[in-house]
Amino acid sequence: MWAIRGTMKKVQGVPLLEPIVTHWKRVETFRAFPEDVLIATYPKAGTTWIQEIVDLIFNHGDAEKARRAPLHIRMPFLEMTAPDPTFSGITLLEKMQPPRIIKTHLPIQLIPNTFWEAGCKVIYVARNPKDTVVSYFNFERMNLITPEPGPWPQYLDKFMKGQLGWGSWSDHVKGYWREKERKQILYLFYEDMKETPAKGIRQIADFLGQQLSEDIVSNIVQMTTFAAMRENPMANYSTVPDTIFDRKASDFLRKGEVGDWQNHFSPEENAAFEEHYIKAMAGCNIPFRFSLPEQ
Ligand code: PPS
Repeated sequence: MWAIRGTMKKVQGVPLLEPIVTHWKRVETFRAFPEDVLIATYPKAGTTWIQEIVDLIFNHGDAEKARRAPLHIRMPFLEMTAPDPTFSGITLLEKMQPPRIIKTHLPIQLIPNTFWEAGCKVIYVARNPKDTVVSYFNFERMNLITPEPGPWPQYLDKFMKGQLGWGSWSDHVKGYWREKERKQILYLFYEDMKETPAKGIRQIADFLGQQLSEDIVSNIVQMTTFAAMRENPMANYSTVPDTIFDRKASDFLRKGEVGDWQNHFSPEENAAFEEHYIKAMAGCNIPFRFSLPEQ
């Protein structure tokens, strides 16, 4: 079972929750099938949102089919490997037939080779780092299996140093960005999905080779708004017990906005972050947006 307020260990220098590292062999020896689809993200980039969209696309907008089970059962979390099958992504995946939709937060260098050998499609979602770290901080306040987040200023510092679970944000987003032409990677941005969700849904459907009518696209837009997903027990993680998710600390679907970082960063923190960002992203021009135009 998971220890409450767990600790981190490393795989190839990347900090991961200790049970993941203990069971790492299972990740390394996992077998993918060509029809499998991987949804890869740095934590808090909008994984859950894209998972729900992808499931609805494969089910042609059929809400009932998408409500067949909670998200973490429908689309298991590859590396979240533990002896207890309820929490083991690989145990769940081994019982499923392809095409399986698989969630991962692993940086590209830790993705098991089987996915590349099988030629699997990968949907990568990136979110601007300031909103990402605010979301991650609030998540780790409520998620009792991750280490104590501690106070915000120190947390922000750890994020910049790549010391949080799944490692450096900048290495993560750059790793997939550099490989996207060579491999079958659809690279999406959370901010674009917020601004024009229908466009994003069409892009994902095209990438997956799924034909959808405009009616189905607009139904999927409606079913995957922040408000709709927050109310959907099969998408809002409300089935995870309070002993793991302390909802008094934060909600899993917390705010779902672009630019919420402005309510959390002090001017000094913002200046230090800007300086760090320029260095960390040098030589790799990924068009992140930290706010959206007023709508
Ligand atoms: S996890 O635990 O890493 O898989 O979390 P992840 O799903 O990647 O990220 C959670 C944040 O995504 C927001 N979210 C959404 N935003 C807009 N629309 C929809 N439908 C949506 N669903 C999830 C969620 O609220 C978290 O962001 P914050 O900023 O904390 O609210």
